[in-house]
Amino acid sequence: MGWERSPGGLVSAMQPVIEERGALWVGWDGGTGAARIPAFDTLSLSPVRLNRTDVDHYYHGFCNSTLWPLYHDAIHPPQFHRDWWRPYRDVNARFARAIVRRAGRRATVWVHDYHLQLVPQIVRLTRPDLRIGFFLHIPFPAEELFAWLPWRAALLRGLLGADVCAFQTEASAANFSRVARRYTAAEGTDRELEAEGRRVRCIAAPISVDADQFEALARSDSVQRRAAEIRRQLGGRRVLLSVDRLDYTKGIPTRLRAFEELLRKGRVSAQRVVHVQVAVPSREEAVGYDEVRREVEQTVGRINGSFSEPGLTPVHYFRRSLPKEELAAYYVAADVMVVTPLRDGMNLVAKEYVACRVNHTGVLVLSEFAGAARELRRAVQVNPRDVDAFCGVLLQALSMDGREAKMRMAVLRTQVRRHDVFYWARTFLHTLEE
Ligand code: GDG
Repeated sequence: MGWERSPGGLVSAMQPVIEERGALWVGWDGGTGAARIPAFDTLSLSPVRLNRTDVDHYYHGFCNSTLWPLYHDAIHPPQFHRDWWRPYRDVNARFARAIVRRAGRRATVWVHDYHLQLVPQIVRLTRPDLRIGFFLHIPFPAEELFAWLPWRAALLRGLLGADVCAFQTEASAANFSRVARRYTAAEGTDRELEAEGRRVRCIAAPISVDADQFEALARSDSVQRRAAEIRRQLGGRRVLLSVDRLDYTKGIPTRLRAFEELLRKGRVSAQRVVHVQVAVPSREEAVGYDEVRREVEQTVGRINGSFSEPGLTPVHYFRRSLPKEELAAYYVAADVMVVTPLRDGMNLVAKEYVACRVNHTGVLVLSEFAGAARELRRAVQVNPRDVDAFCGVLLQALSMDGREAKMRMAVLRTQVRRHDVFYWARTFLHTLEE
């Protein structure tokens, strides 16, 4: 059996950082059950195994059908099942044991994401010598939502085992700090708590991309050639592009409906504009994913059924993952990148597009509800639930004057290049090692 990279933002972000610094990665083996784990240059892998019940109750259940929707403002109703909580605790304890066994004296441990929120506390109990940092890749919700969680106090005590709890935005850091004060004995401010006699820092550390790598890809002859070919294949039309995991947080149906409205009103036509939607299959066993897939496919079918003309399909829908070079070629080919999640911790796709626009052309349309909106101020920002506003910004992006577009892109590029993924990792580790 071969090995492949797991899709999604966490791996995209961590791979270059680990290549730079070296690390032992303790993680789920993805159900491969392989006896031998391949060796990579700078990366040693230490697998944690999950059995079928763990995968159902811990991973598809508590992680992706309770925490994921709850932390994304309950866009899809979160499920609360007592049967899922114990497996969450057990799997977290198993990860903690794997860390404790392998970590050297006074090593730095960096725990990632909502799947492992109890790990900091468990590790701390047996190994007070370790420095423990935690990073949440998704939003930390407001108190009104977090309060729904029957296991809220236990989760917070788990996180408070870390020396540094880091989030994508200041708002998430403040939400966490507030609920920690409300539901545990912790005291302090939005940025610093005292819990069980220890100091816990709460910081915002917005994650980013390896900008140099995307830029080099975008400049390469093969990607430039492929981008030109894609534009020809799409009939020389203006290209709107979206790239997401097929997830209900990403707002794919909402976005398609805005495009549909423009077609219906005759504001754009299949002859002049094409929308390419790359939707990478993910989490197909968690609650809500079947539904969003059906909705996306019905909407694409309806739009293409109504507005296609011979040889000109208005929406190109790819439900598969593209090789990285091909993805970069689409970023280079796209006139307008439409990144409009209903809620998103950060959104790396927006930053990857900016990194690939080496000639400073192209327009980024960005949802106000992506963490990236805090930094990418010169994107054309929109509330994706406001369909009139959405139609307006699509037209604005399609007709933007070249000089204005270049000016905006130059500012966006400076932001992304200065605050790349290495900057993120340095900031986090610096705070942790202080
Ligand atoms: C979570 C948070 C946060 C996508 N399609 C293809 C492909 N991708 C890669 C992109 C990008 C990654 O997947 C997606 O990252 P995002 O950040 O957009 O979204 P999530 O997966 O939801 O990530 C998010 C992130 O963690 C990091 O903290 O930003 O808010 O939800 O890197 O390039 N890669 C390839 N082919 C594809 O078709 N090769």
